Parts: sequence; structure tokens; C-alpha cells
Amino acid sequence: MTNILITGSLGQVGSELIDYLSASFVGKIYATDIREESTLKPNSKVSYEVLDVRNMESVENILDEKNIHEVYHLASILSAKGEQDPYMAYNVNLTGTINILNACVTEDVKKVFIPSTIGVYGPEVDKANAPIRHNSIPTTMYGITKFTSEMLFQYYHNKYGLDVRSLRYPGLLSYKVAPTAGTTDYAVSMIREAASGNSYECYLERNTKLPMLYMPDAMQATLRLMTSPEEAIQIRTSYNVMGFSFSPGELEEMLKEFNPDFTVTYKPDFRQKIADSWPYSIDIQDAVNDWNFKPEFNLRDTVSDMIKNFKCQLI
Ligand code: NAD
Ligand code: AKB
Repeated sequence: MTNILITGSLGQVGSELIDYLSASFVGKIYATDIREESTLKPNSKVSYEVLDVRNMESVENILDEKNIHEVYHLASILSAKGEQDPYMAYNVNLTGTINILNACVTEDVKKVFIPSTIGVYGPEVDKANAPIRHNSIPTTMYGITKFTSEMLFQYYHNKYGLDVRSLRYPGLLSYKVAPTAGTTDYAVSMIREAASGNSYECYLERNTKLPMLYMPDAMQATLRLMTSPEEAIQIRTSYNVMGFSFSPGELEEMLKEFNPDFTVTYKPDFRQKIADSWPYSIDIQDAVNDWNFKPEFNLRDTVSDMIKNFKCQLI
């Protein structure tokens, strides 16, 4: 029996990860978030609790009271929201993360998953196939907090033997819970509007290419990383993972194959600068070699599956 705690569980990733974890683990899942009301669908293995990860005492108490063995720490302020409130992003992303790491050591938690992001790269990085180890300095508060967090993962592993594992997710594409706080969110919105028969106004330029991954592949990668033997995990900062890269213009062209009347206008805002600081593809070879990362969806299959599911939601 494995008791699992998830922080930030009501977000785009958490609300999907819960289904994957409850299907593959025997035990209890404690889903938490700062929000008072749960939006999760009923599941006998899952109970919901309010938890603000900035509060160290609350973090320690819940790990102790619920006898937690594994933590999936997803609570975070993403890139766009982070630029609107950098101080909050610092507190949630860095204070929250060190609270989790420290409490996992004191409460003897066995394993921790904490996602990182392509936001750890800065504008000087090689844009194509960006390497895991890099010297570019991120220019967003989100990137600064995630880059520092990666160093904390390695520090807690080396100093305390804490089994911290991490993936640098690229932009995640999904249809269940809408992303609201990031820079790559445009892609989900554009696909949803095309499926709904609407037009779309894009806040990034037509040619801005970014790495992406479909949610089922992100979830498979997360489970594969977390169930791999400890000795297989060679990277203790964070592994790069991605499925494919595209620009808003390329996505628009593909969506026209599904809806020939679909139109997009381009009106870049502050998120353009964030996107310009990120690479358009990242080197995934370590994930392939160490624990057999193997994404299955290409862009066309992803778009087709998302359109089908968005259309079902409209009925
Ligand atoms: P999200 O914004 O959809 O969800 C984050 C959740 O954290 C929200 O439900 C929010 O209420 C909660 N939260 C905020 N402050 C909190 C606090 N103080 N205490 C507890 N909960 C709090 O984000 P997501 O897309 O689900 O991201 C999950 C993780 O994956 C993050 O670490 C993010 O950096 C990473 N990631 C996501 C993407 C992506 O495309 N979605 C890409 C790269 C990395
Ligand atoms: C964002 O755009 O902030 C996220 C991410 C790539 O980390 N989707």
C-alpha cells in the first residue's frame, strides 16, 4: 500500500495525474490544492484536502498524519501569471518547493516527483535540441524559480539521499482542464476554438516555435520515471522530455485540415517575450537512454484526438 500526496492537484496536470495514479497504485491518494472547493470527479481512492504549500507546518502535518510514502508536488505559478506577480511566483515556487523537500526528509517520505519546465532556459541557449546542462540564465521569475528548484532537487538527493525525480515538461496539450497561467496555453485554446467552429486571436507571433507534448505521453513519462529502479536515474536535476515542435502558424495550417473555415489573427502581447526566451526543441536522449522515454503521439494524432474530445464536450 502506497499513500500518495499530490499538491496543486486541481490544475491542468494534477487533475489528469490523479486518474493515472489511481489506476496504477494500490493505496490512498490525498489530493490537495490551495482552493477551498475540489473540482475533481468522485473517486473512492482519492480524498481532497486544502493545503497551501507555502505553510511549512501544514506540509509537515499532512505528511505525518496521512503517513505519506510518495509526493507529487505540482503546486506552482506558471510563466505568464508569474510575470504578473513575480513575488507570489517566488513564494509558491521556491518556498513551496523547499518546504516539500525539507518536510519529505523530516517525515521520511520515500520518493518525490517535482516537474520542471523548458522555462529554465534563457535566450542565449541553442534554440534547436537544447542540452540538459546549459549556461543560459532564465529571464522570467518562473524560470528563475524552476532553475533554482532543479539545483535544490540535486542538493536534497546528494545531502539527504532523498529520491527526488523530475521532468522538464514542455508545453502540455490536453482537453480536460484548461491551462490558464502559462505561455504555451495558446495551443490548447486554438485547438478548442477550431473544434468549436470559432475563430481565434493568438497572443504569440505566427512563427514562434516551441516544444510540446500531449498529456497522455506526459503522464506515461511521469509514471515510467517514477517506477524505474533508483539506479537507472542518472539525472538528479531534471530530464528533458518533448514530443514535437510547432509554431502557431503551423498549428493553424493543420487545424484548417479539420475545419477549412478556421481563421486566426495574431496580436502578440507580453507572453511573446517569454516565448522568445525559450528553445524550440530540447535534447531528450538521456530520458530515452535511462528509462526508455517513448512518446507515442505526433502533432497530427494529438490534434485529431483533442478535436474529437473537444467536440464531445460540446454535445
Ligand atoms: P496549473 O496552474 O494548472 O495548476 C497549478 C495548481 O497549483 C493550481 O490548481 C493552483 O490552485 C495550485 N496552487 C497555486 N498556489 C498554490 C499554493 N500556494 N499551495 C497549493 N497549491 C497552489 O499548473 P499545471 O499546468 O498543472 O502545472 C503543474 C506543474 O507542472 C507545475 O510545476 C508546472 O511548472 C509544471 N509544468 C506544466 C506545464 C504545462 O504545460 N502545464 C509545462 C511545464 C511544466
Ligand atoms: C508555461 O507556458 O508556463 C508552461 C511551461 C512550458 O512551463 N506551459
